[in-house]
Amino acid sequence: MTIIDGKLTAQQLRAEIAAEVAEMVAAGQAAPHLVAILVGNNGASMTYVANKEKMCGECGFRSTVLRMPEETTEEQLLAEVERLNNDPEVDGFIVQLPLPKHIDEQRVIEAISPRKDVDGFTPINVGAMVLGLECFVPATPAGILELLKRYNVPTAGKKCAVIGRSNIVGRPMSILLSQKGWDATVTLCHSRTANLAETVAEADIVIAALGIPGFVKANMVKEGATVIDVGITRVEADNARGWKVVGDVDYAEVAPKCSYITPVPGGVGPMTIISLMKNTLLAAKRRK
Ligand code: L34
Repeated sequence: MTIIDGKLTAQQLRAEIAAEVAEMVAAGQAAPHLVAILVGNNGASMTYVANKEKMCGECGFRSTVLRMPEETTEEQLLAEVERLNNDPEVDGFIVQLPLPKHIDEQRVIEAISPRKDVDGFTPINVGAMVLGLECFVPATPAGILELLKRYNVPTAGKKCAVIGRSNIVGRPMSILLSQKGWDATVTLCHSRTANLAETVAEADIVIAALGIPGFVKANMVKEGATVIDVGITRVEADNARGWKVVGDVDYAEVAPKCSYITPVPGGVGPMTIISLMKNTLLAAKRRK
């Protein structure tokens, strides 16, 4: 059993990105600039955005976090998006999700210029991704593919079960893995899937992205499977901060059966962040 170390892999990628940025800057170009809009006080979102801001610094990027209050109206947020769309100093920006309930997430996403949509969430980017065209690939699926590649996990002809059909992880993951170059046979499982346990049990690669702690048990996983855990639920814990992060996979039980498995934390999370950096670097390279 090999533990796929997302933290270490992200550090390696960071060094590659930082070296490229140093070259850009030495050539007289401005460092990539990422802006994150954070609306409200969701604790997890604040942590993720702080991690992104820190990683920007470590890559040599410029970064700005726009903190907006919980009561921000949809119109105010849309105005901020429009301002960033037109700001030549900004290469890419993200609107951290989830947004407060009174704001229509889809409407906000659709207002983002596809050229600056480094999350890859706009319909233009999603369409380009589905067609296999040049696009910004959403950070979490991109990070998972990078892990599979760097650990030489074979995907061609393999059966893959993706659990969860979210727009930001499960759905794009299923599409990407089925494309030429990855060549997996993918089943996208969700809350209405019949015989989910049987489907997962046949899979060579299991990607758990449903948001239910410990959902994937040892008896659901084939001996020798590769298991990628995208879950990041905060649960109460007996430690100084009072909580810990747990994945969708019952790690203690499942790990011994796997050829490869990602831990939580330190697996997919750091790769999500570094993939966002890669997209931002790409956006900066494309600027006129
Ligand atoms: N717009 N919203 C937008 N883009 C995204 O790409 C995200 N996502 C998801 C939530 N909303 C978003 C993230 O950034 C999830 N996500 C994310 C980013 C980083 C980490 C986890 C999720 C992360 O750093 N995980 C650490 C543990 C962090 C902790 O202590 O909570 C890990 O090692 O898994």
